[in-house]
Amino acid sequence: MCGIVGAVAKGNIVPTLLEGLRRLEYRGYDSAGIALNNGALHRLRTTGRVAELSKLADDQKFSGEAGIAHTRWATHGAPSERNAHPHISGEVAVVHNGIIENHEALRQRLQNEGFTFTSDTDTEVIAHLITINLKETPDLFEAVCRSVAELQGAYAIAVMEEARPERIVVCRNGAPLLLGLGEYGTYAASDASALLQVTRRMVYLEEGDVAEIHRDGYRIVNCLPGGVAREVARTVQESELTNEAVEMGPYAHFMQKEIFEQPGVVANTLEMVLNAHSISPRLFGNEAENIFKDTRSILILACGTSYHAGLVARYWLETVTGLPCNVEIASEYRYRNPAIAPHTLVVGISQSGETADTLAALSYAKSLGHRHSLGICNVAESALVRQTDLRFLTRAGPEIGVASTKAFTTQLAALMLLTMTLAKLNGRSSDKSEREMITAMRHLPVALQHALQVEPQVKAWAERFSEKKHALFLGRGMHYPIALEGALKLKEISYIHAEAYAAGELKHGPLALVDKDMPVVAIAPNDALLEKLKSNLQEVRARGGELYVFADADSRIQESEGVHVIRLAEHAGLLSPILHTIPLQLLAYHVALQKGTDVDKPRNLAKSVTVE
Ligand code: HGA
Repeated sequence: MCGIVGAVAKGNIVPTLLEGLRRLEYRGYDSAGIALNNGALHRLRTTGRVAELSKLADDQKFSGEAGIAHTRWATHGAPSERNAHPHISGEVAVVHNGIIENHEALRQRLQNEGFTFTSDTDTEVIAHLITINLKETPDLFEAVCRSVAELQGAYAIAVMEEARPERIVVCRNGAPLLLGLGEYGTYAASDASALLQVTRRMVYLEEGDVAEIHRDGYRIVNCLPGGVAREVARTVQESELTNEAVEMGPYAHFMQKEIFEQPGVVANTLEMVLNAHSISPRLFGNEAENIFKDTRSILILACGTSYHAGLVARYWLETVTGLPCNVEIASEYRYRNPAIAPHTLVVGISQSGETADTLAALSYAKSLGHRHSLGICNVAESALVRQTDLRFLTRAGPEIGVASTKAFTTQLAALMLLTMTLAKLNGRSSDKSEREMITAMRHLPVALQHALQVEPQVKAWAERFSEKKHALFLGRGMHYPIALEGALKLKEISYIHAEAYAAGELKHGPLALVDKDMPVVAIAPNDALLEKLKSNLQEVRARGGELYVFADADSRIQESEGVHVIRLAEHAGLLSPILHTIPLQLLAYHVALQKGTDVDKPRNLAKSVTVE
């Protein structure tokens, strides 16, 4: 998502704003801009990188004591200079992160009132609304409060008014924003990493907070829609981060934070389609439509958790698109002599985009004659993104915990978009099914939020697991890879030996291991395989195995002696694997806490596996 930086300080703040943007680059962006207020507004924008914006600022000897800056990741309107932020209306300049859902109605109204729009963004309505409100009240703070009361959606904004260069007004509602209190000025930014260059003293804004910052201080008023506006005090927190690190906020571990970020980051990843009526191949790059139309089969190359995402995608791709799909462990593929199917799209999946085996497997696939590749990755500047013809950037934000969580669920979100796009281009989906899936995706962040609510029950289970030496995970169909991922999480951070099996395989071997000391975790959504799975679970019970079942609300599995059941609130159809991942991550996390392991840095493991 976009990055916002604002500053009112003594001396030239341009280097601070630009360095702040540079530190927010990890979020991904397609254009950047800056505006200064020296009693007159001056603006620079570019579709290039922050380095290019810096060069422009240097060339133009840009200098001032108050300013706002922005990196944009387009949601409404193409990534062009005219759509880049800041947006200016009359005497007002605005930067914005998020989406204004009622922008069409507002735009219509504002046009009727005589405003001319110079961009295609939803953001521009905010600037015009503030201009209108400034006619009613001379106070920018009040004008911003009145304007945001009319906005629907999620946003963080920063606003300057030409006539009052000594202050900036910012607001947070559904997108992150914090203040930094420095020796020479006061700052605002999307995250602390942007401001560590000038201060460690941070004030995290809460939903509905509107703040006014000036060189020597700030004030915050909370104006949650429907609530009474009241001045509030927020704690000043001393950041203990190194400049490179990322904030952990109120969480005990990065992994915990990352688990709980999933509703937000999945929403970010799907942002481009959540407000759309249909899915465009351009999500994957300009050449995607031609390449996808030429695709007859898919080969996914990945390692670890990303490999599990690929395994889920195989079920989706073959069911929905009818295209054959093969998923290979990258470190195996790169050393074997695979048969080549023509017109194959090779998909590399890696959180960091630097996974050595995946990169090598992709190069190998190319050397074997595969013509087209797609990278699914969380890091915009990575080797994977540079190496592939097409790319999709997940919007998980930096993942610090070694055990991958939010990268996995955002990869799944990306792979579902791929599935739908290929289905559409292959004539395998109707407008109706496309609309239904977009609706289901729109609901996904809320469904994830509900899934997180099982945490207290999972925690109670975790106490029993912490004494065990082994655990077995079972799933069927598209939930079999989720069982694999659940077992991987548990072994990575709790060091309990965990194995996952397709439940139908139980009687072909692993049943021999089952006794009262072997907890068996089953993923039991209410799908076509539920009755088959229930028979497999009976086989476990009959051997004295203790069952821990994650079911849906309507899964028709009852608690009984030796059968413990946690129910997710709803059944999500094809998206169900994404929801069922959540309780398994929570289980691993709480078992690790019980065992006192180093959750974020488990022994022997590294984050971005850049060696073979
Ligand atoms: N909707 C605005 C801001 C986009 C954003 O926050 N992206 O992450 C735009 O499209 O300009």
